[in-house]
Amino acid sequence: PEWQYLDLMRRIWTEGSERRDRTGVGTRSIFGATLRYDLSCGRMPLLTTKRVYWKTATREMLWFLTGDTNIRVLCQQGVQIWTDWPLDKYRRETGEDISREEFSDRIVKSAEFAKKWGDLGPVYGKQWVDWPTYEPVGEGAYRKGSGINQVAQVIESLRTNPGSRRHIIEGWNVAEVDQMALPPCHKTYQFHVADGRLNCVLYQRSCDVALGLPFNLWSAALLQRMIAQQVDLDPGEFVWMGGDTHLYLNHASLVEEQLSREPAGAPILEIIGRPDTIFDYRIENFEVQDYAPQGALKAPIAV
Ligand code: THF
Repeated sequence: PEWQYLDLMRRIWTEGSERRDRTGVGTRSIFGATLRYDLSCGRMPLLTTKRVYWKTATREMLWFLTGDTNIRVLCQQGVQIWTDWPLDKYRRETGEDISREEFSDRIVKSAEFAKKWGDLGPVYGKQWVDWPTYEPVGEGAYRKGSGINQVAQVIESLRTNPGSRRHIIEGWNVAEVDQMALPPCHKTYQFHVADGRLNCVLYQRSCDVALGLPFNLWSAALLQRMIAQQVDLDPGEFVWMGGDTHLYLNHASLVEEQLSREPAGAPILEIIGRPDTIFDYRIENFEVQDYAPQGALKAPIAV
């Protein structure tokens, strides 16, 4: 299965169209791609051709499920994958030449600083568990209604109406994308029950294949595994679909090194225990076995 990822990487690198992008770094890109993984027997789309920090990605997923959109809780756990966006804004607005370490320290030390500078706007967590609603109060006026917890609703609909074709978690809130530090990349999750198994399709509008996709594959399959456990189904197939699927031009050495490596092994995710709800999982509930990856590959993230 990992060959699918490597083939995609090779195809983009050799055949992709060169495009200028929002970040100014430049990419090679193809539009429209699909990857399929069978998650039975605990198998996960966890790359072995480089070390993937699956615990970091797992902490991010648990953070999404709390509805939090401030990076403080991530920084407290040493997770820096979202720090660059608030940092970039801070530098632009204050002109202060602060390092990422110093910025992250300040976020951790001061709740007030974190409140002012650490929020990403209404990103994934907010839309997933507290999608805003508005109630008409007459005369064309509206007041804020109670938020919709899409994750809880999907769990409920999977239990009570498994044949539904509407098991969807949507991150793309058209009315709020312009308030987000970054509009959602992995924007739509659809779940599907067939033959006693839970399948998932993820549609991702934009994908950084070298740095982001290894995390995105792990995280989506993790969510699928957690939901399957909660609704008492076996995990089935995970299907990833990408829109603008790209490699940044400054990722050349990572790409060349990774394409020279061969996949080895089939890592397994074991979920320890069975938390009461989808919102009660902790990092201690996850254990990966048979993971002996090749060395980590560093590359700069485009902000
Ligand atoms: N923006 C860009 N340009 N690429 C992305 O992958 C991306 N994301 C999220 C939002 N915007 C994005 C952020 N997720 C890393 C991994 C995932 C990220 C951001 C950064 C990263 O740097 N990974 C390194 C180091 C990991 C670590 O030190 O813990 C790696 O080697 O994997 C994708 O949704």
